[in-house]
Amino acid sequence: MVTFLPTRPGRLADVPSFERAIGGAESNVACALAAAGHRVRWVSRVGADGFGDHLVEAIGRYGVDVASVRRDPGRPTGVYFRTAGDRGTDAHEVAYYRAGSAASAMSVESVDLDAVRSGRVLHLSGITAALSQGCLGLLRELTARRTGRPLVSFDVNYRVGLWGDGDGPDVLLELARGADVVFVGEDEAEEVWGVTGGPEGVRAALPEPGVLVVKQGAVGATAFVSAAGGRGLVARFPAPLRSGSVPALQGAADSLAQPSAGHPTQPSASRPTQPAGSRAAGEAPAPKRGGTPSVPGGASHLRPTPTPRTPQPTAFVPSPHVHIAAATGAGDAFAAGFLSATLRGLPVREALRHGHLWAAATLTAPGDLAPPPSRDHADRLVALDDVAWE
Ligand code: KDG
Repeated sequence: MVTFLPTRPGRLADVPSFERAIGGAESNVACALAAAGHRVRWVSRVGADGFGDHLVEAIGRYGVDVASVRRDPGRPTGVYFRTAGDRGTDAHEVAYYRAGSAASAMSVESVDLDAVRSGRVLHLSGITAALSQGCLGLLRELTARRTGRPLVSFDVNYRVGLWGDGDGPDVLLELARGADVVFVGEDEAEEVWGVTGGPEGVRAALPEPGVLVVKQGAVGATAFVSAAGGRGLVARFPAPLRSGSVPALQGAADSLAQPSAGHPTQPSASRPTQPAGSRAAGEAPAPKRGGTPSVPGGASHLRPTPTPRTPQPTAFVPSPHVHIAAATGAGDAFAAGFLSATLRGLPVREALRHGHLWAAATLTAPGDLAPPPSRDHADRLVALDDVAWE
């Protein structure tokens, strides 16, 4: 989508001019990952109009493969306008002009499914499901559990303006249950599903995804990784992808300390270190409960454990404090940072830290999208450990 950013704070009715930029949840994720050096393809539809040209060119400049983006001569490119609160606050208005857009015509029949499924990770957003029955059918097809599919990442991205009083909550729950990695805000889960009880409450409502990341705004982010989820990640992202991890942090990041209910684990640099490579790709030990010895690293040691009465987080990482210029797009940046670290085989705690860093880059910029810190820079910031994270 083309995004129009206000040139000054205020009501939509009062802002005299807007600046053109690019937005759209999936393309934001794609651009951030490409900027960080990952090979990324964006599959979408835009109009055969100037805005469509702009999106294809601008997203392509980030290094995203746009060869599978179809141009639709009969439908316009979707656009949206948003306003800004006085100090980048979330109190903004959003005006969508996307009904009947080219993207809303996506469906199982109209996109190249082989292109969609060709990567190791397929990232989807709940926004797309709200655009049309065809888009919803496409997301249902892509989240259907079947062998050989890529790892499916799903950001719930509840947009009440798109769903109205419709069946958004049921649909988003169904789609999230079909995904392998799910991103959802704690407040979002309450808004869309009425889920309370913090991250554990969200996990209890959504036990299926192997990896569940609950974003808690300025507080932090909590990840739950099930044994099955860990195995799935290991199978897809084998150990060699661990390159680039920070040895000094490895022990702290790999030794996922066991929190007691309601007390998220804090990172600690004093934990015993493990040699880099001893645990593969995003894998995390099963949470220790009631004196159960922790499971040593290595995929073959992961054993399924009975579902705990109160789900225990695998890792919690507090948010760094930043001055927010605009919050829109920060969730996409978080997802991209988490996925980037996961693709590199970094442990889940580091993945959360990368998510926070990438989100910080977007939070401090006015647009929906900001290039993430370079890989080296991000690794150095992540290695600052507790100082930067509390
Ligand atoms: O997550 C950011 C997106 O919400 C924004 O870029 C626009 O995709 C968008 C939407 O539909 O709200």
